[in-house]
Amino acid sequence: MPEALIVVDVQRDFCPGGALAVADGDTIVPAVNRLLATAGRAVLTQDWHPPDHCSFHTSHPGRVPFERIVVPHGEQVLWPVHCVAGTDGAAFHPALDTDRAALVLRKGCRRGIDSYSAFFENDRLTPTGLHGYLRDHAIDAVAVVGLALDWCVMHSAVDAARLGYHVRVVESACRAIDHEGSLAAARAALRDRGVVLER
Ligand code: VGL
Ligand code: ZN
Repeated sequence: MPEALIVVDVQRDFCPGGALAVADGDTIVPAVNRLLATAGRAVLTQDWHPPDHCSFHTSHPGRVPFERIVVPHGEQVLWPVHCVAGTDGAAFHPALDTDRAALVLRKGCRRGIDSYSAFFENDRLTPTGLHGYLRDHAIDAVAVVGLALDWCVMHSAVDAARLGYHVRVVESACRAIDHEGSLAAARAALRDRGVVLER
C-alpha cells in the first residue's frame, strides 16, 4: 500500500508568535521531520492567501476574529489576517525539513473562497489537484500531520477518506486550535470517516 505523507500548514503564522498561533505548534517539527525522513513520498501544504482574502475578518468591516458568517457555499469562520502570500508568516517553520518534499501545494489562493482541505476548496467541489497527483503516483494511503489538527488536518484527512484513501493521522505530529470544542468534534469526525488516529 504505497503511502504519501501530507504535512499540513507547518508555517510561522500557525506557530507561537504568529498571526494565528496554535499552542505549541512549533513543538511538532522534530516529529514531522522524523516522518519526513522515512516517507516514500511527501507533500507539504502551505496556506497562501491574498491580502484581501474572504477568510480575514478585516475583509468584512465590523467583524471580529472567530465570528462566523454565511457565504454562498456555506459557513466561513473569520480569522485574523494570516499566511498572506509571500510574507514571513506564510513561510514554512524554519526548522521544517522541506528538502524532503516532492510537492508543495498552496491552498486558499483565491480571494473569494477558503480552502481548509488539501484536496478541495471549501465549496467541497473545486479540486486542488492533489488527488490527481497522488493517483498519478499510484498512492492509495496517506498519513496526515501538521496544523491545525481540528481544521486543515481534519478536513484534509476527511476528504482523503471520502476519496477512498486509507488514512491515518499521527496526533503526536499535530496540534489543535481547540476553539469551542473543535478538537473533540474533529476527532469524532475523523473516527466517523474511518480515519485511524495514531499517537
Ligand atoms: C487553518 C484556519 C485558517 C489551518 C488555515 O491550517 O488549520 N486554519 N486557515
Ligand atoms: Zn487560512
